[in-house]
Amino acid sequence: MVKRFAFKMFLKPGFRDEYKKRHDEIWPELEELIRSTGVYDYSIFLDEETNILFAVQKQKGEASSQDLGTNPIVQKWWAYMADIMETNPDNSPITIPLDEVFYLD
Ligand code: RM4
Repeated sequence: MVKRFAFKMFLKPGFRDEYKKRHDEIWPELEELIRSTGVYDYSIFLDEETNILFAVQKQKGEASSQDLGTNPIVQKWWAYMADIMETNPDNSPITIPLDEVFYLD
């Protein structure tokens, strides 16, 4: 059963262009890992007023993109992104799951 998962992360102010550039150039191995985890239809939107990054994705399995922190590729990507995002001590992006309150298919 496909599950929809949404969450928010936090961008450091002024880094919209850099954030988008890095994601436009996402590492193929990271993209492949995310897809093979069963995550797809994954988008991230920025609210520049609050620097909140709103992410939503579908997942075929139990894992979301945020559950991949034991994988070295994700650890490297999170370390790479840490200079422009609000992170935990282990470089993982601060991630706040959100409740779905409406869905129209
Ligand atoms: C985000 C964050 C997420 C990752 C995506 C690709 O900035 O690092 O954890 O799944 O990039």
